[in-house]
Order: sequence, then C-alpha cells, then structure tokens
Amino acid sequence: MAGRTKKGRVLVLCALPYTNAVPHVGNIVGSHLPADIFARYCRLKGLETLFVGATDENGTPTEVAALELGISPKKLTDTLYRVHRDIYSWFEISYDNFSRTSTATHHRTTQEFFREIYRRGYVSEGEMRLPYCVNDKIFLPDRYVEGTCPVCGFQFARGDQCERCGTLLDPTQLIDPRCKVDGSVPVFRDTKQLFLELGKVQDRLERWIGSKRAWRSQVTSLALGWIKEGLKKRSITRDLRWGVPVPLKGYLDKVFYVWFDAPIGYLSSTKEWAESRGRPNAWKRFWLDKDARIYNFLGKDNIPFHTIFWPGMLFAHGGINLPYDVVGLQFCNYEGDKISKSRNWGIFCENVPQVGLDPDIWRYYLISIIPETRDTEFKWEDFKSKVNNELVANIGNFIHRTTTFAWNNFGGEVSIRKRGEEGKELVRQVQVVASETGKLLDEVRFRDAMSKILAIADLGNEYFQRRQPWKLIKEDRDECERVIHDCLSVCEGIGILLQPFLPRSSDRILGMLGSRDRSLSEIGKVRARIKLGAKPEIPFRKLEDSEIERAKALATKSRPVSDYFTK
Ligand code: B3M
Ligand code: ZN
Repeated sequence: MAGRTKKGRVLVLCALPYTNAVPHVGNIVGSHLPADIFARYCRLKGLETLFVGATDENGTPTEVAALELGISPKKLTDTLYRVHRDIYSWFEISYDNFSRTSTATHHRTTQEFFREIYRRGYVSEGEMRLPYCVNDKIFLPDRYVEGTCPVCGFQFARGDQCERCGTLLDPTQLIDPRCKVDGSVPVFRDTKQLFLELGKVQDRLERWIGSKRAWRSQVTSLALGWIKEGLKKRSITRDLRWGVPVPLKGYLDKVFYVWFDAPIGYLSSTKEWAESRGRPNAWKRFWLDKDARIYNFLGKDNIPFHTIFWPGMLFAHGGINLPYDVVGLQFCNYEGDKISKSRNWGIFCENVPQVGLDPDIWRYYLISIIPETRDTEFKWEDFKSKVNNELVANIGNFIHRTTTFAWNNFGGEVSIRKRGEEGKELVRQVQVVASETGKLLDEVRFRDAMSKILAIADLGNEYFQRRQPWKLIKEDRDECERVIHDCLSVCEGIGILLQPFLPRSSDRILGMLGSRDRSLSEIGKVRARIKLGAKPEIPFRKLEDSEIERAKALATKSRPVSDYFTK
C-alpha cells in the first residue's frame, strides 16, 4: 500500500555532510546514492518530489578542523562546500537544492526555531562541566575528547557517542579523557548552557516510534532502546565562535550545538529552494501539509539524532512534519577493512572523475553494495565482474543485439498491427517484474529492485534466443518483425526502469530507442511503430583489466585536506 497512490508529495533528505573532510565512497553509497535513487524513482512515479541537502558547516567539527589547518572556518567551508557539491553532481546526485548551513536563511530559521521551543517551555538553563584544553585555549567539542566508554569499555569512544556500542555520551562520562587535537588531559570547567528537555517529549517519541511498522527493525530497536533508558535533557549550546549565535540574553556569546542547527538545515534548504523558485511559501507543502512524506537517508551513526533528538525538537516545536521514514544505512568497508583516510584505505571521491569511467558504471557497482541491512564491502574484483557479467553481458547485450538487428534488417523501424500470443506473454511477464521493482523501491530496497531489472533482461535474452530472429527473417519476415518489436518493447521497459539507477544510460538507451521521457505506466504499452532514434551503439562497454588498474591507482589515493589550501 505504502507509496502506491498516484498522487502524493515526497521530501527526500540526505544527512548533511560535515565540511571537515572530502567524501569517500562510503559516504556516497551510505546516503547520497540511495537518497538519489529514491528521489528519482518518486519523480518517475509522478509524485511531487523534492530532494534537498546541504553541507553541515557549523560548530566544532569545522572549528577544530580549521584550527588544525591554521585557516579560518570560513575559508575551510567555502572551499569544501564546492568540493562536496561538485562530487555529488559528478555522481549525478539530483539535489533540487544543495545548500549550506552558513547561509543567512539557515541562521534565521534556526533562531526562529529556537525561540519557538523556548517560548513553549522546552528549553531550560543550567551549568555544564565542559572539557577545556588549556593548550588550545578552547572548550573542546564533544567529539574531540576521546576516552573509554563507560558502557562497553571501548577505549576510543568519542565524547558525543561511542562508535562501538552507539551510546550517546557526554564527555564527562568518559573514563580517562584526552584532547584529540594534542593528546593532553582536558580540565573540566563550569559554563552556563541551554538544554532541550527531552524528557518532556519522551512519551510522544515512544508512541511515534512504536507506530512505525515499516521502519527497518534495526532502526526501531535502536531508537526504542534509548528511550527505555530514559531521555535526559541535552545541551543545545556551545562555547564556540563559529556557528549560529544564540539569540537569548546571557547566552549571546555562544552558538548552537551543531546537532541542534544541522537538522534545521533540512528546513532551511527547503525554504531556500522555495525562495529561489519565486514561491517562498512552497516549503510548507512539504513541512506543514500532513499529506507530505519525509524520507531521511543517513548512516547508522546518525540514527539516534534522527529518531530521538531531531524528532524531539520537532515535538517541542509542534506543527512541523516528522520524518515518515528514517532509512538508517549500515557501513561500507573497502577490501576487507574499514575505510580510513588517515590510513589511506578506501576510495576517495576527489579523484574518481579523473579515472575516466562513466558515472553510471560507478553507480551500477555502488548500488550493489548499498549497505541496506548489513555492512558491505567494496572490492575491485566484484566491480569488474558485476559490470562485465551483469551490466554488459546481460542488460547491454540484450539491448545491443535487439537494436542492431532492428537497424540492420528493418532500417531501424518496426511496425506491428497486433502483438502475437508469445509477445503478449513476454510483455505480461515484464510488467509483473516491473511492478515488483516498484514495490521494492517503495520499500526502499534498492539492490533487490536493481536485480529485478536484470531479471527483465534475462526474459528478453531468453525470448530472443528462443525465437531466433536471425532464422526467422529468412522464413517469415512479418513474424520476425513482431519478435523484434516485442524485444524493443522490453528494451524500452528496461530503459524506463533504469532511470532512477543509471540516469545517463537510461537517457541514452531511450534516446536510441526513439522513446525519451516515458513514464512507468508506459512499460509494455503497444506502440504500432517503433523507430530508433539513432544508429545503435553499444550501451555498456566491457571493463579491461588495465582500466581497473588505473581506477585503483587513482581513486585510492587520498588527498590531505590541507592540499586544498596550499598554493
Ligand atoms: N554532519 C554527521 C555526519 O556527517 C552530521 C549529519 C548531520 S544530519 C542533520 O555524519
Ligand atoms: Zn560503548
């Protein structure tokens, strides 16, 4: 049922990346790519769809990275914003707006949001003991204090969260804390802060999460687990300079905690999109209208913030739509180990364009390793075999043999009066598999959905093989024309279904078939005449070992962030 109605409105959101690093392949498969496929699918289905994102530029991650590099936060974020934006656009991530949390609109939206939850009594004042580094002379951001997790004993737990057991932490809870910048032992100093009273929304959060039957079980169980422990108030301000200033007397020299303003970035980016379209109120269609569905895509380490903290903020504010689905993804490793920039282990996106492969080739392999339910792994051997054995040998081969046959034997134009019985049966099967593909995409299951498209190409290849058009052309030209027409209809269906996954290839294939801009509902529809739009070309080319070697040499070299700032 979910998402099958023809009319509807969908807002697709992808976790906002920090501007303290350049994205690696895990970031692409772990949020941007699945969010993009989903947004493209919703558009293809004819839903009113908006897909927005931004860079998460405030607070400690940026301030500390800038400190380490010896440059201003502004310089860092200006440069890295562009790097992020260009990488996502290279991978054809179809953001309708990709903004930044340093914009005036975002600052204003955050401050208004705060005023409202303050007015409604969800903010309290208090003292906090915060780690202060006497060497760097700053209060250390939570995640720049490291120590032993009081819950599971992990020795490298961060001050905001233990990466091993997922517990949300406060730096004071860490055993043996140390400053991540210079290793010194921080001193704890008292400072006045503002707190979000999460306890006041606990019941509502619990009921809300409990009602989410369609969420992935790992997301629901994580979220309910934290609620069971009891939600405590959480500080929403910091003693930093870089960020959104707190508009309250007594706190004017502080900024908001980055996890407070970052999710509001979803809202600000939508507002900016609306303003840029000259329809300043259009953001309300997605955030206030009850019919709109908001899908959040994010990595598993961001699940608590999207199932507890942000919804908690929304309950405190009232009137704004909560997420409809929180699609929490797992991690993607590289060749047997965790991706790590410092160990130079992984695929680093800044070099991927230089490799010279089409973005769709990357997308095809990356889709197969979207970490939907468990951690996955990037392996070059798989990259090559998936592309060559599936994309080239199955989908590509079927489209190529069909179109070249039509071109060579029928001048690229085939007509029929009526589909034959076997053709009808073939198309019926294709339609069944196509609707299964849609259902899987409704359930945000990308890998299974993609494999359904392979199944359609299998049906086509079997049909081509069985009907032997190369023999038929000599015996019964009309029947042969019907068979090729059937096969071209299947090619068209594949072209349409590929659109969310491999947008460029889909365009190219549909262009070749003379059938651009087809919608899902047109899959399998009889067209009396199919006229190819161009001389057939090989849709996908086989990858050579040398290309894999070259890709490996280039894409696995990480570039230090400091490189972007040295002349
Ligand atoms: N920037 C964490 C991250 O990049 C954080 C996400 C914010 S989403 C509102 O993993
Ligand atoms: Zn732990």
